[in-house]
Amino acid sequence: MKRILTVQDVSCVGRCSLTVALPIISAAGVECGILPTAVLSNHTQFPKFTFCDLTGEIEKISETLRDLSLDFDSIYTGYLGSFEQLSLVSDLFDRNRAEGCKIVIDPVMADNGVLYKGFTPEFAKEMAKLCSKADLIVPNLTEASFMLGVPYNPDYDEEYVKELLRKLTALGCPKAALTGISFDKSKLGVYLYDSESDEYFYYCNDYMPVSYHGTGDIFASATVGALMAGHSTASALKVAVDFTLECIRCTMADGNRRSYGVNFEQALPYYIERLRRFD
Ligand code: PXL
Repeated sequence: MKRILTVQDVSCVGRCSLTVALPIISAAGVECGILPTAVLSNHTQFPKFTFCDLTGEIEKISETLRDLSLDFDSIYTGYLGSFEQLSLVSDLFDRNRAEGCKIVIDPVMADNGVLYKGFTPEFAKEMAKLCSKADLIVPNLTEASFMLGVPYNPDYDEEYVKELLRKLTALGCPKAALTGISFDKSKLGVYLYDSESDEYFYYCNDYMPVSYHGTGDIFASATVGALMAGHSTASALKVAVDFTLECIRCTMADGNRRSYGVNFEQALPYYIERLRRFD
């Protein structure tokens, strides 16, 4: 059985970060170790939240896991809240990365052209440095633009996306996947570039005219779960696109929706079934 470590916050309510990564990766049949970086009452898009910083625990936990020879097939990072956390996670990659361990970074910090509360362009540049240690990064267009220091351009064409992907892999990670990419109003998907084979891959599914928080975390977690379940990167990204869409469909169909996150719980049986298809 594969074992991964995911490093991100616990937002007690709101279906994001660890509260989605743990169940999704577990559903893929993969042991999901967690390293919580902070405990929040809810994520920072709400008008109010509490925040208990666990930065001081990161090094101690990482050293102890290494001393106990607890190794991981993948380390997956999501929302990281400070420069200090970026530096500690960089050390953790060096300390806890065993032979063959795949590092996946979702550089969570922005969407729709704007940085989330508390983030700065300087932070994005530092996140870009961390990405040099990854095997795969999964930014959206906004995060990619901030990391590369280029203007956010929502009116992109395919050549522009390919150029951004080449610049992203030039940060030092062999594979980059841009999420939320659409060339046709009715479709939405992911564009991958593998700099080692110099190959591009695009996959899309139906676009839903809704916007729910937390779908990026769902997508990244589903990708990691599928990779660890034996899918190639392209195939894992397809699983993640299809599963995220299914989560959105379940949410849209819920007459008793309670205003945060997507109903990924109802889509977990679909995910488990979809993981059986390797194409
Ligand atoms: O879904 C990304 C995310 C994760 N964790 C926290 C957040 C956000 C997005 O705003 O605030 C604490």
